[in-house]
Amino acid sequence: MNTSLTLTPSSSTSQVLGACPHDCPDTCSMLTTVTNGIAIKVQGNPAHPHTDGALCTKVSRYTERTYHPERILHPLKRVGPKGAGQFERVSWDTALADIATRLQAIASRGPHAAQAILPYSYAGTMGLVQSESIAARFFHRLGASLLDRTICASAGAEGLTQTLGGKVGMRVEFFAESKLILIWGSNSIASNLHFWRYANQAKRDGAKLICIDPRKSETADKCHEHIALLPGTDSALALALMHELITHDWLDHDYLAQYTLGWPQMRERALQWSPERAAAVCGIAPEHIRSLARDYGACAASREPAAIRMNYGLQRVHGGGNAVRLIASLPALIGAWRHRAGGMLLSSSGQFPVDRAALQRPDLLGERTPRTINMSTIGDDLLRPSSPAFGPAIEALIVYNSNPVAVAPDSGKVVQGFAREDLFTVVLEHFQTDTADYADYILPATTQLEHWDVHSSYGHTDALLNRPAIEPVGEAKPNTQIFRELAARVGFTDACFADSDQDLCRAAYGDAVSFDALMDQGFASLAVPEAPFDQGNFPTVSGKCEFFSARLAAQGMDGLPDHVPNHEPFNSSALYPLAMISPPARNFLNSSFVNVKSLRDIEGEPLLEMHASDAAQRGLRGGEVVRVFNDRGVYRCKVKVSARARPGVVNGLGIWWRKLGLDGTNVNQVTSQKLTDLGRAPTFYDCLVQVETDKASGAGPDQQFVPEINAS
Ligand SMILES: Nc1nc2c(c(=O)[nH]1)N[C@H]1C(S)=C(S)[C@@H](COP(=O)(O)OP(=O)(O)OC[C@H]3O[C@@H](n4cnc5c(=O)[nH]c(N)nc54)[C@H](O)[C@@H]3O)O[C@H]1N2
Ligand SMILES: Nc1nc2c(c(=O)[nH]1)N[C@H]1C(S)=C(S)[C@@H](COP(=O)(O)OP(=O)(O)OC[C@H]3O[C@@H](n4cnc5c(=O)[nH]c(N)nc54)[C@H](O)[C@@H]3O)O[C@H]1N2
Ligand SMILES: [Mo]
Repeated sequence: MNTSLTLTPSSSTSQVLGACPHDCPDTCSMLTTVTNGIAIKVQGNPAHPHTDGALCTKVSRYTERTYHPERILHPLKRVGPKGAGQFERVSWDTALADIATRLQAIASRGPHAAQAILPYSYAGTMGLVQSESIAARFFHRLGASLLDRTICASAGAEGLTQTLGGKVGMRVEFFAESKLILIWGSNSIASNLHFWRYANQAKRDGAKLICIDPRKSETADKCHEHIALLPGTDSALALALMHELITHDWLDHDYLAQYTLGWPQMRERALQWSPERAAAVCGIAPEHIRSLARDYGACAASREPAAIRMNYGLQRVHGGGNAVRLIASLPALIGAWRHRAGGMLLSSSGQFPVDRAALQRPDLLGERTPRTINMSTIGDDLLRPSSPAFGPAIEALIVYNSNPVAVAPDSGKVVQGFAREDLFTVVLEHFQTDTADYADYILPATTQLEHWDVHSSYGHTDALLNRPAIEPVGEAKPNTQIFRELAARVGFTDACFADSDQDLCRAAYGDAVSFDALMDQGFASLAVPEAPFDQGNFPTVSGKCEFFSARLAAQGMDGLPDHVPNHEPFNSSALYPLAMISPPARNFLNSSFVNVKSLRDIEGEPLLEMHASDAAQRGLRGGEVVRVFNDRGVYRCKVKVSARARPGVVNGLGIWWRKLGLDGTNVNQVTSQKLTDLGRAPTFYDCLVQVETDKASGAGPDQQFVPEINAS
């Protein structure tokens, strides 16, 4: 491809190679067209096979984000009460000097005093440089509390690691050749579009696609079958599948004998899970399980490749880690790993040789071992006083690449914490998010079009480079630069704070990935075998697929995976008789893009999908405002009577900005801070609620509202 690369604005038009920064498995290669220093268009790079020249709707609107009229263009200092969102413009000098003074005042109280300072960040950008490089060095050098970054994937990651040895799996492109694809806990069309392209290719070539998801998603519409189980019951389904494979002898005995660990015990446990027993737990018919087992087992008999595309949707419940262990075990039963188009994929990120120590420099901690705060319990932790068990109360919070007031569970508590008058909060952002409203200082950060970065992916195995296409907008600075300047202000003179962003891009992979290839074509493919586990070789201690985990057993836990019921199990006669899940909205990326009007217009407004029978029981009509509530709080939104919801389960789509909702709340007002079985992760989809007419709203049903017609 004839692409001219320029780093500085020129009077001509040029195309700059970059990478989509968002938290999505696809990690697309992007081409930005720049005319006279202005980015006029972003598009998918046709030379990158996975991107195939196409971006999703939201990222193709990336210039609307970059040049958004509400973009924060200079540092802001709070002038009103906490949370009121009133700020005045200040200079970088004023802001950085004051922030440095405040942080030093805390850190200088004693050897461990800096632990009262907490960084809070997640995946606003997935870039290895603009996420945890200079920022991590700064907080390590300071001795701040460490953050356990659990909010998305750590239950699944732990489940995978216990079973397969790491975040590894099939190469995504080979799904195109599979004969059976189970799309499990994933709305691929909404959140993994470039995988869907491969699945669709397989479908055209005669593969059968089965979707396992409580919601009849856009992806379920396009699959041959849909199994709408209750949230948090996937482990029961997987155990019964094993039961059927065993009782019909649809097994690859040779693969089990050579390449797995703990099969006799696993077999015994699975035999306790008849389809009838599991079906009662899952809220589905036993025949669904038998039919699924027949399809999966048929691939064992015919030696045709069966593949599972799991996504993180199914691990946001109490038993999320065990569910992932069980599902990741399935391919070994039928020897699916023998084929390059068989096996499973949840995340490929473990395949990337990222040198995190070089980027983050944990050695800067020296002898200090600060405490770790779990980001998923920030609601409780901000409200905790100093104590011997907890350590010092959190006094200062530096937020970057995240919007916790909108995305963290149990947001009533989160808001209470952020509203503390004695908490000093700094937020690095593009926009005045719900979190930024509570800041003492908002610092303007650059977007992906304005900075360097280097990326890994959790949905394919290509590393990507992002070059800046334009100069920073307004007074925005890259996160790295903000932390470099803050380091200088607090007097850190270590040489590592002088590393440039380009140095950091090189350091991320060292010699393990060709930097020349990244510079030339924007991506570099890792050398990953086509069928990595056809002869075992799992990155576990035993080198085998471990049904039984000696490490978990040594921690006093069950060495074998099992069904772990939800913290809040569904029960139609309970006080809160509906299970609420809150999966991603197609046109938002978590809470990002909610403020881009063209995308918000497509999503419309915050909605709760409900099955007609549940609506009828409550006398609810489509379009009316309802109260969604439990002991944690009340969330008001409109109800949509929809065949996408199964009886007993309501779907609150997307993480809306609270301030764009009906009364300044979103779905997380009712989610809980309880954690998963493995990985200390949140349980967003393990949440019981009741729903009733909102008498106070006075507004009757919206007659204009057209309930959705089921597509197939
Ligand atoms: N457009 C868009 N894309 C995104 C995101 C976004 O917000 N918008 N988010 C990104 C992020 S942060 C991530 S982590 C990734 C992956 O993010 P995921 O959250 O895994 O996203 P989905 O693939 O949409 O999968 C969620 C699916 O799981 C289903 N589900 C919920 N509970 C259960 C359950 O108990 N069992 C089963 N089997 N299914 C369940 C939901 O109904 C939904 O269809 O996607 C990324 N991609
Ligand atoms: N109810 C419910 N809650 C959920 C989920 C759910 O499914 N249901 N999903 C959970 C999951 S999977 C995840 S991953 C989390 C996501 O939680 P977050 O990682 O907090 O994701 P976002 O909401 O997208 O917020 C990212 C913020 O980073 C900012 N940002 C982007 N790039 C940069 C940059 O270069 N510099 C700086 N300083 N800022 C930047 C964006 O403007 C945005 O406001 O939410 C979780 N919360
Ligand atoms: Mo996520």
